Amino acid sequence: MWDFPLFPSQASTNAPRLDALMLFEVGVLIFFSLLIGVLVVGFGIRFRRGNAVDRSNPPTHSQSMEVVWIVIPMILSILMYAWSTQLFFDLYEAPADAAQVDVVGKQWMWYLQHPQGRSETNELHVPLGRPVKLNMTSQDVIHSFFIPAFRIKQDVLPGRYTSLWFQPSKVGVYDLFCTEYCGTNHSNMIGKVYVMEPADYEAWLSEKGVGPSQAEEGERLFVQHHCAGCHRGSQTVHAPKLEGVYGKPVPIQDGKDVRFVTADDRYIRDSILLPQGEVVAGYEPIMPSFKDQINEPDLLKIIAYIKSIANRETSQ
Ligand code: HEC
Ligand SMILES: [Cu+2]
Repeated sequence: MWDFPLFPSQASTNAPRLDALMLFEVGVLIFFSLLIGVLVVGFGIRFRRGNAVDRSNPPTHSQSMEVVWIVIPMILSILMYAWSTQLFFDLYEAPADAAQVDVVGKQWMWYLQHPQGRSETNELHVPLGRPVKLNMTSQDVIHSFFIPAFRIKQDVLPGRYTSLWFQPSKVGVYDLFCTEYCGTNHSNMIGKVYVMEPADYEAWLSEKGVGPSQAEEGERLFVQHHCAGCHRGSQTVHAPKLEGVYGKPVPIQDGKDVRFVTADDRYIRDSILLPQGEVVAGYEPIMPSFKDQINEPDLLKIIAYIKSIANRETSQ
């Protein structure tokens, strides 16, 4: 059979919505290009030199035509603006119940970490019908994460977390690309996304035995890097307890003032790598920087641990 796919398959809930907008915009484009093109050629032929047509009384302007060419394009562009803005928000605001998968790009591979503990490279396994949020960063240069079948793409930057989300709608295997030129082997920075039935996904997660979860791994690192020595109530060092910190506003000393910053992934990460940047009010800036000592996947594990104790009571 003749098989010439113009579009990758639509495998996420937002893919058909994005395609509909794209087709509408292309339709508008083709319609007006044809309309103008046909009129230009048509008038060119009709009013060409030597053709016997009535050239007396050329109209200087037509109010009704002006109204038409102002009002119709205005309605169309407002429609496209509203439609695409709505879609943009839906594409970039993950639902609150989305499962988070952490992603680290590095020359030239993708490392993906599931909260349940299993990690993978250049392969992403996800369950059908459940929203998944990707929390992404890079260990070296700028990469870009692209799954054409889901119609999502986002740059992955060193020193920052960016995110993407999708809800797979069709079981199958789909392509995953790095779509930002990132060095010699950029073209090899590719992988596969496996959308599985939820039961198969559960089985896949525990295939290699139920290991420690990402947060449990994070706790191990928290002890290993001596964070616990200061942060779990030390006799000699005055450091804040980290239970209940994640997601809350934290008072930061800013000269003589105090400002509040939400303790999100970015804040925790910067607290570990650039501790002098934001010092919690009431504490001395004695925390050492862990820059170049903890790699990106481990940072994400420590953040997952701090997140996992977000609802735990502090004893101070
Ligand atoms: C020498 C003691 C010490 C060590 C070791 C240490 N910290 Fe800290 N940490 C502090 C102090 C003191 C503060 C508060 C002052 C500031 O913000 O720098 C702090 C602040 C923080 C904050 C912000 C807390 C808040 O309430 O907003 C986080 C998060 C944090 N540390 C994580 C870590 C992690 C993770 C490690 C290990 C990789 C670590 N710390 C190692 C002393 C330490
Ligand atoms: Cu890349």
